[in-house]
Amino acid sequence: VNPVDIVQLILQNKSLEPQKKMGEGRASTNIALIKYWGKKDERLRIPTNSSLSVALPDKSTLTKITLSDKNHNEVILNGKALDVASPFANRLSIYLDYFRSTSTMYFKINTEVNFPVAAGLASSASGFAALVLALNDFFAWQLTKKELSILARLGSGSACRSLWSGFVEWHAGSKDDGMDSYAEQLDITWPELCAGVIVCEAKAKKINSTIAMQHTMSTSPFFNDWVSQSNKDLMQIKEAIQAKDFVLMGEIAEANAMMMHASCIAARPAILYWQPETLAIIHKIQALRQQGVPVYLTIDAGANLVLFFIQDEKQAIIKALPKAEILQLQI
Ligand code: 2P0
Repeated sequence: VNPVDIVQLILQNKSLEPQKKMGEGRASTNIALIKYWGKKDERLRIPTNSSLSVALPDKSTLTKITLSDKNHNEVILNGKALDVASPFANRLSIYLDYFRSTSTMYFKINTEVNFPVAAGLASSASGFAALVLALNDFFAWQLTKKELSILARLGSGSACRSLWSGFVEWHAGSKDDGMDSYAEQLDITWPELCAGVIVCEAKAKKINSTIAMQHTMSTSPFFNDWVSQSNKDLMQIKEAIQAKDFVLMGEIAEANAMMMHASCIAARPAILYWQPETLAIIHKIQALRQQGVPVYLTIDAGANLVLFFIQDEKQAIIKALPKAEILQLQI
């Protein structure tokens, strides 16, 4: 089974003729509390473990799609045309090939991202989710969210979680074709839950997630333990979220992120995403907790941190960590 087979399975007899001049889609990025790190199937992007994220509504991608009059796909990122050979344009182009009905049909993708791309804030998640929504609009497929989630997953794993607001769980699934590997929203409201982002490094990371997770899987002696612990963490964090037990949720999320990074550090050679400022902020957050401020952190495949706290602690967080950009979660 390859990605094209899955696309055909999902689209069935749906049209690959554009139904309007321009298709449009917007999706926010997400930050995982239980991380996706490792694949059972590389090409289909089926993960080794289920994961759970929170949408960051302030950080989103808006993508518009039209037909191109060139003989290649065109990608415009934040107003700038990308070289077709650039890694980002190339990755999009490989994905767009799944949806071209004739060999002479090419797309023009105009995408606006309102946060640092490739800096460990999961720009590929909102990027591929927005693209799938734009394709669904352009071709008027009217696919279900589950189907869109599977299509988004084929572009970038974490993108399958970016079609919803709030808490979202991505079921790893057990089928070889990945048709049961998709995300779903958790039915919960939690308006007091707040987040903050601390950007320690806004430039592209040295090693991308796809390669880094592959390397961790194949060389880190901690990898199997990472997978089994993540399965336990997922069960427990869902209970904590349902009970709105903020401290337990924070403890599990922070421990899960630390274990993902520990598995990377133990890879050979090591993958170390943290910068000195990352470490300084980890210590600051530990000190804040000792002073009685409940605040927890997570870190994706990069140097930046995302903090979680409850509304009542907002002033204390702003005072201690003035660099933090406070985000509205709208859960
Ligand atoms: C996550 N990350 O759960 C984890 C935590 C980064 C750290 O999903 O290879 O860019 O495209 O499926 O989705 C980043 O991985 O990887 C990621 P691919 P993706 O958010």
